[in-house]
Amino acid sequence: MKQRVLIIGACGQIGTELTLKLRQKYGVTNVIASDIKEGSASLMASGLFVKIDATNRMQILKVLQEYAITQVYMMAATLSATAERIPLKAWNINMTALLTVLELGKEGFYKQLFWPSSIGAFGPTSPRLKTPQNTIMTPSTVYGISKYSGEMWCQYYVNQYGLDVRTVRYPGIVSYKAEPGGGTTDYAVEIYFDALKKGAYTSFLSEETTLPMMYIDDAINATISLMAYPKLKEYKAYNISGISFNPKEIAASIRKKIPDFKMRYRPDFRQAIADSWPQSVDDSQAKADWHWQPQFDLEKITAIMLANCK
Ligand code: AKB
Repeated sequence: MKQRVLIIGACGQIGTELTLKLRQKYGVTNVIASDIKEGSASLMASGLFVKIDATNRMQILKVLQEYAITQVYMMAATLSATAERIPLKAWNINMTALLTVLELGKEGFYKQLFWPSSIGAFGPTSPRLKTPQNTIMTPSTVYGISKYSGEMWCQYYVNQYGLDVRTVRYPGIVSYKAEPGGGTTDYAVEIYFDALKKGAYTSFLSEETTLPMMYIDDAINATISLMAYPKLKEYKAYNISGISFNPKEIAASIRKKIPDFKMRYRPDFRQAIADSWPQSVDDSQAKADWHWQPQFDLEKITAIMLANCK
């Protein structure tokens, strides 16, 4: 099927690389990037960009109509650490952005929506190891509450209105083309930049804080293949697993290439967020339903990051 794609939040860490990949797949003129402000030079040079506030229905509707959009990726969100500083504003942005595109989908202005959830949808009473697809969900952060509620809303629009909505629960994402902003897993990107620039890094998470993580190419591949998968029986916010590591392990992996690399630990408020999240997730349903398979381990990630972080 010929797709005309709108990415809202195209200038963020995942949005940037998703846009570039979708432009390769569907052609530059069929993929419209949008965000509240402009992104990296390579993204801006890669095709059409429209300024959109993700909570503004009229701005989104105008682009949907003007470009006869079929597929929407709603990537705009306030991430976990920032959301704890501005709880009500973050809740408002995350939920208004989602409900606005869900309503527009229900009204028939496009056909298929991707909306990302996160490991943040789990909470301190969820099992922490190999966290199952369906389990106790008790998020203790504003971000997590918005992600879990968002999953419920997506399911409601699928069941009540027949909208085609697809979701994965992203783990922490490691990438170098666009900075992450305001997340608890951001340390796993900062560490590579600081290793090359300063030969040292001070981690805001303690050395044993293990979290599910993933290289960006795996995350983009999961997103695009889930959206392209022909038929799914029901809506699920799919667990997807890449690898799990902690700050001590990532530092050891960097030391194999930069032997003098120094690591210090100064945990801050983000430690409590990380402690409420899984250490690993069970993604057997994603593997069974749409053949998800990750490709990148920690050694591969470190080699790519150290070769590319400038
Ligand atoms: C965050 O740390 O807030 C995000 C996430 C895991 O959803 N990267």
